[in-house]
Amino acid sequence: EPPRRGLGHVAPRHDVEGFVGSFMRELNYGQGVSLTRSSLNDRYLALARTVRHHLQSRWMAALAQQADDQAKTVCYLSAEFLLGRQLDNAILASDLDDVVEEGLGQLGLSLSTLRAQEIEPGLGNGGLGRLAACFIDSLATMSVPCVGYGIRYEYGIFRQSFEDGWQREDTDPWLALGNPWEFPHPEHAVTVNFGGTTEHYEDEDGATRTRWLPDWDVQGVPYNYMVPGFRNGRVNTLRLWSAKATRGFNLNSFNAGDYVDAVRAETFAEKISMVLYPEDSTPQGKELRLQQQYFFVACSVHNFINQVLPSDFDLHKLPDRVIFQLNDTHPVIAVPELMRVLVDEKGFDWDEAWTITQQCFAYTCHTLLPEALEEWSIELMGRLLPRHLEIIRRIDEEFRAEVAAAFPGDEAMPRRMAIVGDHTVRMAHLATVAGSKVNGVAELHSQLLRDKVLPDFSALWPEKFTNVTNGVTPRRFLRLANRNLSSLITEAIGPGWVTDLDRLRELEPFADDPAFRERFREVKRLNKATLARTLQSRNGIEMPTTGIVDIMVKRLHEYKRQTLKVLHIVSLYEGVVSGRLAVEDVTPRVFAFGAKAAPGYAMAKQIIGLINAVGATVNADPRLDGRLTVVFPPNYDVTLAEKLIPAADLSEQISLAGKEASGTGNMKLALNGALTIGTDDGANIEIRRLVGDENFFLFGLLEPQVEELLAKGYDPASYAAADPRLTSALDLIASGAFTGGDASVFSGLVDNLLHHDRFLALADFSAYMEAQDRVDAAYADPEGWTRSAVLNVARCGFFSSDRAMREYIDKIWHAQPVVTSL
Ligand code: 26Y
Repeated sequence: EPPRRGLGHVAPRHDVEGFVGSFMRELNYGQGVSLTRSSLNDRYLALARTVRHHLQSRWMAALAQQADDQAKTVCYLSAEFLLGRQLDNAILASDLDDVVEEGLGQLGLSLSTLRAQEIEPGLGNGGLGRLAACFIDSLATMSVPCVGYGIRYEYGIFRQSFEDGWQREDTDPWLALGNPWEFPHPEHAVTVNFGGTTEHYEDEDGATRTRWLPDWDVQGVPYNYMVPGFRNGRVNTLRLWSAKATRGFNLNSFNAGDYVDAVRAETFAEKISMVLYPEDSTPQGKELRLQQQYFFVACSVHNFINQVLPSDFDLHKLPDRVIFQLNDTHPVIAVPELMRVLVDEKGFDWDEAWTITQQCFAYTCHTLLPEALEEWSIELMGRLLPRHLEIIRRIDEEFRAEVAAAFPGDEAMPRRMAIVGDHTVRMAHLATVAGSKVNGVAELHSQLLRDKVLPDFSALWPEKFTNVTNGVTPRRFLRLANRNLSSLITEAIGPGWVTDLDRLRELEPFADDPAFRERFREVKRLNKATLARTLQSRNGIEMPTTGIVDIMVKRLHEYKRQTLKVLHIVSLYEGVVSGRLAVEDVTPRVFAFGAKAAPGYAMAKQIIGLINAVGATVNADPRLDGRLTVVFPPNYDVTLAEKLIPAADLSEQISLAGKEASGTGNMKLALNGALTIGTDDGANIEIRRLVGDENFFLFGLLEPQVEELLAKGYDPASYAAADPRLTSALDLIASGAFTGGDASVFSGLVDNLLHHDRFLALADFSAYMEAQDRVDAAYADPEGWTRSAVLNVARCGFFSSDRAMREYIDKIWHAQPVVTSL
């Protein structure tokens, strides 16, 4: 390929010789070491930089073009982006697989050793953060202009380890060995204000206006990440903000003579982007978290308006050029921020600014748990963001007047719907009032959002509410994570599925082809062997590679019901030990768990302790003849997910109906040929509809039945009494059988199940056991099982995040793809 100097940059050579030269230059002159003296980390960094050149040249072209064309940009505002490792995705996107493999081979280096050196950016908790990463991947692949905006946390999600089976958290210093994937731009730092007061003044035209007199500030330094499309020449940007003390801030203290104070000020400012909050369902109302939210949102709005848009841009036309998508309520403070910018800084009338603002935002809700809806105390909001509180109050007043007019005589209505409550600001209400659209993340979730979470709002504005069922990127979660299956699929139907996942449908006839099925089983065997090797080298865990690989990977939460899974295992164990079950009749299974608990969530940590205690006992008991094995590798993350998911036979999606907004692990597992055992919840419902009842193990109460049972009064102990297997399992745990005879360790957990059981695990136990019997029966017929597994793959194309992005574009954003000239 000739150099393209006309674009102001030189494209790197896309061949082995060019790669080797570039790699050696990076090693020698970037890292400053010879090949012989280089460390593994030197080599990884040199490789990463060599690969990134190929994306950078596309990136520059994309950025140059973005400035020229008038396309609408999707600004995806998210406090979390759970990216996973970058190297393989960059190699795949730039079609360098063969070149890299061959080039490294010539140097006597191995790609697999080098890729293991990368520490993944864990800048998210779970589903919501990973969804954001999938979405920006899809938008780049579809050539839709998008900037992802978030926070460059110095420490991502904590590293989990187990001490005697109990979770321990350590910090995640993911930046310690250098990060070749980011580009800091301190020259584009943005100042963000906090605190102080507001005052009114008269402008030149005699109009009364307001200004904010803040009393402290920090700087946001942008770090840009490349988001490459799949071999389409498009590279979008993810812009993560890092907090730095402002120079003025330091100088004032320094001049006052207090050097130590000045340094303290610096750490105070820089604390803002220091650490990701590890809670994913119960907001703590912590001041630092509100600081984080305003910090990244203020930087992002400023960056888009003043640095991305042309300087002469007429902001009346803002809705033609941008949509700010709110990933849950975490960035909702962007709404009063845009109002403040338009009214206080750009001189717009209130009404005019509000009309524009409403068109520029849309809101995605990811929860159904009432305790997960964010509210901020009015006192805190007023102290930290006094001008924003004023703006929110005015939005609220006008909104309540609108409600009163729409529902005359109903006085309770405006009070229930208010944005500002007695003591708190309700962020979900603010997002719903401000957003042009509000969406849930799976059909059932969107329906419950309308009917249960925000019923008054959906009565007022029925057309505002919509659904977009989540999706996952087929590049990372099928093409990269499961190369064996990818090759088999491509051999059968060609490579087009990678960017057009509906084409997996063409696999359907292969489900009836015995030779194909045998090859499919061979893929699973290989993936299980790879997983076993990974667990051995990562944690010294011994994993059998025969039998059902039964996987439950997700955050630890009572509503997700890891306890139900444990009760199944304990019941099988108890059955064998008591003689109720003949060991020969137990289908061999490996139960694999991956789960982090929020550090302050005591019950979740108890459940982790229980899984490990049960695992230790079951794995060591010779009476089971090695038929049941529990593996719980610590620190489940995207990298481990990419190993676990391709090896799975069975996917556990067993949340209480009506609680899991969507789930996305369920999609990844089905797409990789696991059969689902699941409740009628979240996206499980859509998976089952698509793959067919006969290829899905459904069990448990339906959402309306849950409501009914709770309404008439739920007594978990009566369910325990009604099923002797459940009685025995609970008794065995309570007896101390898994804790060396100490009955006290899990007594709280068992009591909670027997007397509270908020998420109805006991009510669903019998149905779950019966469904697991169906699983065993199905697995006894390998041909039938494989047929179902192939059909799961063939029928899950719908769950591509490309499809999800198309729906957001059509229903919510009205954005257009842009053709990048290659
Ligand atoms: C406010 C704070 C404590 C908070 C922080 C993180 C609250 C929630 C979260 C994260 C929530 C989350 O990950 N939700 C999940 O989003 C997925 C993507 O839509 C869904 O598939 C999944 O069902 C939902 O639990």
